[in-house]
Amino acid sequence: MSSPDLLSGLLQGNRRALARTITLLESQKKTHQQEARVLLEHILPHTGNAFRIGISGTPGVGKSTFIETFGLHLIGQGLKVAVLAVDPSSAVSGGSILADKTRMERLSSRPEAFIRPSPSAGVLGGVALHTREVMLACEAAGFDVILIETVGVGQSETVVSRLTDVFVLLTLPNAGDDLQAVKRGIMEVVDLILINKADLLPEEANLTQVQLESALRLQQSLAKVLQISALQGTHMEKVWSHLKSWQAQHQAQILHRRQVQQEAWFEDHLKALVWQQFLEQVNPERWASLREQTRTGKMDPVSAAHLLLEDTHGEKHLPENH
Ligand SMILES: Nc1nc2c(ncn2[C@@H]2O[C@H](COP(=O)(O)OP(=O)(O)OP(=O)(O)O)[C@@H](O)[C@H]2O)c(=O)[nH]1
Ligand SMILES: [Mg+2]
Repeated sequence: MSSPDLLSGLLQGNRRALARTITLLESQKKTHQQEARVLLEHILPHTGNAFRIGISGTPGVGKSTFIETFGLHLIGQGLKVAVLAVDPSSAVSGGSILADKTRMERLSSRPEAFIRPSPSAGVLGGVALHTREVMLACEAAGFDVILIETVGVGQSETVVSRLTDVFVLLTLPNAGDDLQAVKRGIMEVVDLILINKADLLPEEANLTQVQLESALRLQQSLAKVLQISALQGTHMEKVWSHLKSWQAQHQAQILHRRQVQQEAWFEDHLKALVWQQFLEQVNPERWASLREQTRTGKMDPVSAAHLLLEDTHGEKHLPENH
């Protein structure tokens, strides 16, 4: 597929074109990266129209189950749903995502849904940067809602808040840790808390809701708390209508978040480019030798880092081949 064909296929929502675009965006090859950049430039004017929803929570809380049920609910409303997974911690993600695809079997078999695992940690600029590009490709392909799933550890919450309009936390009827986190004010980014598995422990779910609501009030947070059962599919419409009215009421805040995210994107990309340039210019033997010297205590790491950078810059100033 040539680039113009790829772009027009993508804009028509062709899945093969979307898959090919993502492969290109994630490619480590220099020639692909050039092509990807041009493509991204053409994609950008067609992005920004989706509702970007971040979903986080501890392992086993029911994120995948929720995404499947909620995703199917959205499809039932005539929407197209893309699911992206972010796992900033790891190379380990591969396996769990495969398992997830089988778990989200009903959703992944629908033509209105697209499920994309986390890219490998080795991609240029890391997982967050790539997830953003994949998200934009999905928007250009006409997806209306982007669900970005992460495991709830501090770092991934930050990653998700760098990408999404709204942040949803899934918790359990007896999850004291999340309550403590809200009480200590470290849940600043959360906009909606869903107490999942309310079918199992209805009384605890009620109590947790009261506790969470009062903790949020004390933190002057406007976040809302709802009870759901992802497994039984209860209250999916309530969740969606809450999110839609949240979106309508927070237009200015969403715009502001997106502006901050654009700036962070620029910075992240710049850092990635500088690092890539460094890797291309560095003398690997010199690097290995300095690493060995720091390991054995012959040189202190700070001086070694400065030395390597100076050497590398030195090489950059050598006459170029033009
Ligand atoms: N009873 C009940 N079980 C649920 C509910 N939601 C999820 N489960 C079960 O909880 C288990 C874990 O659900 P997952 O959706 O895989 O959880 P997850 O948060 O995606 O887990 P990780 O991907 O490992 O982080 C599964 O056995 C689900 O069937 C619910 O609302 N009620
Ligand atoms: Mg999961």
